[in-house]
Parts: sequence; structure tokens; C-alpha cells
Amino acid sequence: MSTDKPILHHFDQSPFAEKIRLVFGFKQLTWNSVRVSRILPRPDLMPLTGGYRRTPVMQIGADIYCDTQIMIRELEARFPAPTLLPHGNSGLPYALAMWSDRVFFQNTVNLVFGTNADKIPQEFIEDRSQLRGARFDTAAMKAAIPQMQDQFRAHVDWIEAQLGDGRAWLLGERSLADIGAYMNIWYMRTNLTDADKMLAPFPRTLAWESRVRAIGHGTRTEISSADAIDIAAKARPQTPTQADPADANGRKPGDRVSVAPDDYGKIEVSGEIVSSSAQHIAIRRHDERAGELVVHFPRAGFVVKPS
Ligand SMILES: N[C@@H](CCC(=O)N[C@@H](CS)C(=O)NCC(=O)O)C(=O)O
Repeated sequence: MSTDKPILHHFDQSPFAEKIRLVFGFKQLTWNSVRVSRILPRPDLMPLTGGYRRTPVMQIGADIYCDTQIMIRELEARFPAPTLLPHGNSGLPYALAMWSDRVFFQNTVNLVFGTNADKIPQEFIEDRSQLRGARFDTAAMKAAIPQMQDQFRAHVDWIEAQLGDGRAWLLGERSLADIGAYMNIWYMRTNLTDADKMLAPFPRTLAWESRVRAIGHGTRTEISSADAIDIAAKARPQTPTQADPADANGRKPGDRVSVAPDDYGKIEVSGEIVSSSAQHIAIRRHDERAGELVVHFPRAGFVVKPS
């Protein structure tokens, strides 16, 4: 089995995974899919990530990518054409993802969970409460539906306004910005029965939604989680050592650190720095089953501490 084909560890209902599936489609890639359960335990994923438990996770051989921001950066570097960052738009689409992944997404997710509050399985509520370190409060989400509808409409209205001059894509040409914003529309549409009604006042957004959906997912093949561990065990990490002379904290290859998301699900992954920059940190760790691995994280939205 090929070791340099991207493997996505994901579940079909995951909006962040949908973003990466669309990136695969955008770049017309052939990729392997490993389905993970929506709740813990994920006994074949933890050996690869060292504890990071959010979805999705991308694997290329013995290199593991946590968070869609770093996955996109890696996919753009390995498969530069067609680019997700056209016409010199190389910074703003990532910055815009902080809007689509955080503010807009929090709003969408609260709307979805609030509306479907009575259908959420108890195991899911317990799992996500543990992840957040706070009660997953479906009653509060239900009570907030009117506010969430207002907020959601305001975000969609920005998409509609951006498409207002008749352009097909948010930045003029197809880009990462389309995929990030679309994730929220996709998530809302796949979970809310009145999606059509909510989007009816936004005809340009509806037409754009169809265009983004048509990008597709590339060519997907299912493999097992055991196969994925086997691929990691047989591969060697491909990340060369790279120091960051401008690191504000003097970190360097060989230093032991822990890395964790800064918002919730703050589970630390520990290892030894192999490579870092303003936008990435890659740490080496060892697992009994998967062997030597390098785990990659973005810097924006992550906390790095000595360990
Ligand atoms: N910033 C992360 C967010 C990922 C995220 O929050 N994913 C959700 C599922 S769509 C999640 O991890 N939920 C908890 C879990 O699956 O364990 C990214 O861009 O990958």
C-alpha cells in the first residue's frame, strides 16, 4: 500500500473533514479514508496523534497532521496546482479561516445542536462535555436558537454581499476562502430541515453553494485503521530538521515541548521539536505500534509549552 498518499481519519458528518475532502477534490487527489467513531475511544488513532482527539487528522506515511489549517498548508505545499491561494492571496484566506472555523462555526454548531437538542444521544453529550471540560448544555443551546438564527443570517449575508458584483467565487477565483465559508453552509444544510427556507433570501449564496459542492471529494478509497497504523510503522517521517532563528522564545530542534489547541479540547501532545516556523511546529514522538512519527500542528490557535 502506498505510503505517500494522504490518509484522512474522519467521520462523514464532520464539517472540518468536509473541508479537507473538498480540498482533495479541488486538487483532484486520490486519497485513503479511515472512518473514526464520532466519540471516544479511538484506539487506533491515539497511537498516531499522541492524544490529539479532534477530527479530522491527516496522515502521510509517518507524518501526522493535526488541525485543518496545517493539513491545508501541507497539501498546498505538496500539490501546488491548482492553488488554493490564487493571485497572491497567500495570507488572507488563512486569516479568513479564523472567521469561518471559529466565530461563524460556533454560531452554526450552536444553531444545529440547539435545533436538534432533543435528538442528541446521551453518549455524545457526555463525550463532548468531557472534551470541553464544561457541560454540553443542550438546554442553553435550545434557548439561544433565535440569537443563533440572527447571527447565522448576518454571516451568510456577508457571503451574499461578497458575491454581489456577480463574481462566482468569494475572492474572484476559486480559493480556500470558498471552502472555509462553505463548510458552515454544508453543516447547516446537512443537519437542518429548514435550510432551504433560511437560505432562500440569498440567491447568490445558493448558486455559489452548488458551485462549491460540485468541486467534489477527489478519489476516495476506504482502508482500515489497522492498515493506517501499518503504513505509519513501515514509513519513516519525511520532515527535515528546520530551526527557526526568529522564534520569540528561543525554541530549537531537540527541545521537548507539549502542544495543544488554545480553545477547547486542550489535550497536550508531547515530543521533541524537529521543525518549526511562524506557521508550523512538528514534533517527534514514538509509539509502540506505529513506530517513529512526526506530528504537525499550526501555530495560530495552538499553545506550545516546554515539557
Ligand atoms: N480547529 C480544528 C477543529 C476541528 C473540530 O473541532 N472538529 C470537531 C468535529 S467536526 C471535533 O473534533 N469534535 C470532537 C471530536 O471529534 O473528538 C480543525 O481545524 O481541524
